Amino acid sequence: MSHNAESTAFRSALEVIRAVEPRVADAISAELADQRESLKLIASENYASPATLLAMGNWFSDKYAEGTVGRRFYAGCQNVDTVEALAAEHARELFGAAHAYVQPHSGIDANLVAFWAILADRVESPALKKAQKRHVNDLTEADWFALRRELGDQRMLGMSLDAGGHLTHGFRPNISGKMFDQRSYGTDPATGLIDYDKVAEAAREFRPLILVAGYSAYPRKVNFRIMREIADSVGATFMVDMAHFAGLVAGKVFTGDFDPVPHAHIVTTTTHKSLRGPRGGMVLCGPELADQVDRGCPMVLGGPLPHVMAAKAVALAEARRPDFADYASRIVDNAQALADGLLRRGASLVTGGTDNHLVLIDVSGYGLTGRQAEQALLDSGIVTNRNAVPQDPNGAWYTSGIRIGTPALTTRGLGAAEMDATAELIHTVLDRTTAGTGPDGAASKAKYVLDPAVAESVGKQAADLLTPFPLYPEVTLG
Ligand code: DSN
Repeated sequence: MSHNAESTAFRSALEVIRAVEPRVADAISAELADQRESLKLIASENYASPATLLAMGNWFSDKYAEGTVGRRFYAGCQNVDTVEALAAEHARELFGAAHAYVQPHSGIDANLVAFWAILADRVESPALKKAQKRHVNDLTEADWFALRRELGDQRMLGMSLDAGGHLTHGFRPNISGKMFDQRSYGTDPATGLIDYDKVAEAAREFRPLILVAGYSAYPRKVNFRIMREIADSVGATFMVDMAHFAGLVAGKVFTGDFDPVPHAHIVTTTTHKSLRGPRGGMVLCGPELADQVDRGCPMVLGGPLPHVMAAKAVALAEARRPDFADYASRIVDNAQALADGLLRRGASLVTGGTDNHLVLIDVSGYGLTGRQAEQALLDSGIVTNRNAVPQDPNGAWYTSGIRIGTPALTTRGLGAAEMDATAELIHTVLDRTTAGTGPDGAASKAKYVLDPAVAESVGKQAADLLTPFPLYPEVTLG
């Protein structure tokens, strides 16, 4: 039995939890076992370090800390100040940003903070000024109507959902779709790439207050210098949501025109995807927007989570180490090896490949919907998620795509040879799965047929592939 610090820490924590509610301790242990056994290709997930995980499990969780460092609405925040200031300092240094706000609880929250900061900066609104001075609970219905009237018609131009944009960039399922009059730019139907001339044309016609770049399913780099020029040409504020590729920016894989920080007025991110930190969000900006950004709580955020800010400080310190740059470049090497392996076996990929951490397979060539493919892969021990492809005939629920990403498997240490083997497993499953029929015999977009022996064999090969790369090798639960 291992007695290293990590094993001791997690074992002791589980023992303490088990004494109160054993089912929670069991679920935590089971989660580690499940993660260890699955070939995780979800492009937005990763494995945070033991230090990052442990920084969250403590009494910082007990503190309220509304306000900012040195200006709190609660007493006794000196230690929260320490970790928030450290997280912000690491973020500024890592990304070369003038200001970092590390309180957002998620990417959606970070985007909301950014939207309100931009509105407050750009729109003359007495109602907004009043709202900022008061607690939200003290605003009357008339105040909210005034806010809506004064801010209601602002325009946002962002990437369309089926081209890989994110629903927080002005789409209806998210509040941003209700806050803004939104229009999207897509990708070129022939190449699948962003057509910057078309973006410029849409910006000229629509004249948005905010131009948003960033994606959750676009497998290519974005030229942020060109996007900033487009924003400037119409007087828009340029915002980049780098949630998916923040690790590639941190690791200096995306530099120059492809690094959003020098080009955008404001940059948002999550901290748990390719950046490999705790679940959470963050906003980076220049001095002009800093004051408005710092009003995120209580304007749109609940009280900050000091335990998560502590973990952000740890993860950002890790990302400043030289080995993180090596990790980031291996993420892209692996994604390209995976893409090449799939292409060689006849798969169709949106844009024909990748130059970031993700690959989008158009599974219609296999005669499947994304939903059928996702489930068949899951049956075979391969965890992915379905995703729309540009102009998807199957919509956002069934979809025609499977999104796969390499940040997690790269953290485990898998390399190019294992990516080729993974491509073989994915291709085998998709090739051997057929679309099923409903009870009435009609074609189904959800049902599928896969020989259980194939699923079992692929599952075994996936497990074998992972065996030399144990997850959290420093942690033995006993
Ligand atoms: N849910 C994240 C993703 O999977 O891309 C984005 O919000």
